[in-house]
Amino acid sequence: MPIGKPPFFLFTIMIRLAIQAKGRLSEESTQLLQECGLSIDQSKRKLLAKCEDFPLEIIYLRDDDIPGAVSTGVADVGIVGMNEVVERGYNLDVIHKLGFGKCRISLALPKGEEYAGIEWFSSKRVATSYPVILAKYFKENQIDAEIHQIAGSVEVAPSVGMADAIFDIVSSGGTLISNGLKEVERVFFSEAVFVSRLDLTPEKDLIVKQLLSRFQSVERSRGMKYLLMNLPQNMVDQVSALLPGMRSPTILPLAQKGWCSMHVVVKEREIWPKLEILKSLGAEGILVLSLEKMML
Ligand code: PRT
Ligand code: ZN
Repeated sequence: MPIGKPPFFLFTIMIRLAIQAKGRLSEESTQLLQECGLSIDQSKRKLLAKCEDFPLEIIYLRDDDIPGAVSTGVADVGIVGMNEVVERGYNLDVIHKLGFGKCRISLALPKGEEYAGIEWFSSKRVATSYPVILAKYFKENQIDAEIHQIAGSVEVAPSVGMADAIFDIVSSGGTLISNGLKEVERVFFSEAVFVSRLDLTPEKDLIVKQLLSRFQSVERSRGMKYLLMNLPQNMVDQVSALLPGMRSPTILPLAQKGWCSMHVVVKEREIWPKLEILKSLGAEGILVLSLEKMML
């Protein structure tokens, strides 16, 4: 058989990854898989899709159902908000934080209310879709409040008289403001996480580790640039101290004597502040290139 990508049907063992079908995490989850070089046929999107060149199958679910699906073995791994993992209470292995879908779950009340501290909530009615996280918080703070679980549109509960306050996800804060509410306690901070079931076989565990390593190499390259410049040979030590790179910069001789080319991986935000110093040290022809992946 010629060497190349094995077609997916030749993989005898596969893992199944649950991602959100539609919603705030679905686009970034799909994009992460694409950046990892995993080609998934999106054209005829069904509940299940196979990856062509990696032993991976994708199952598209509602975010609420992902922790349960992973813990019961319907899927082996999943990408889901940490808020859902904690709220659902299943025993899962949280392998890695993915850095997107960041939000917080906060207590908020009508903006006209005077608020002096958490005691305000004693005997109050609080509407939420996250009763487990809220009950734990109130218990820790010895607050005896009434928790009303509602499935959606939590932010309108105070204005229709269903509750005195809410406990809901906040990102920019715009939804609270447009509903006449103010955020008073930030209780839980969340982001998308990569989770797995606890009883993975060693063969599946190996595939999960390979997938995790791809996620990490994509993450490492985010915000990083590949910098190239020509430099007088006698400035190499000073510039290396300024831009140490991963291990150390690569130095290649130029045809012109006394000059070299320096290549180094740097954080993008570090480039502008160091540009003037580089020029003063004699750097010329500075090129900034984008970096796709860092495999280590
Ligand atoms: O259909 P499905 O059940 O899969 O999706 P869903 O509608 O239940 O969830 P979805 O897609 O809204 O959110 C999925 C996950 O994204 C959540 O579980 C969080 O982990 C994460 N996330 C990040 C958010 C937000 N940011 C967010 N801003 N989830 C919800 N919101 C909502 C929030 O409920 C509120 O209505 O956005 C509003 C607040 O946003 P701001 O920017 O106005 O503060
Ligand atoms: Zn949901």
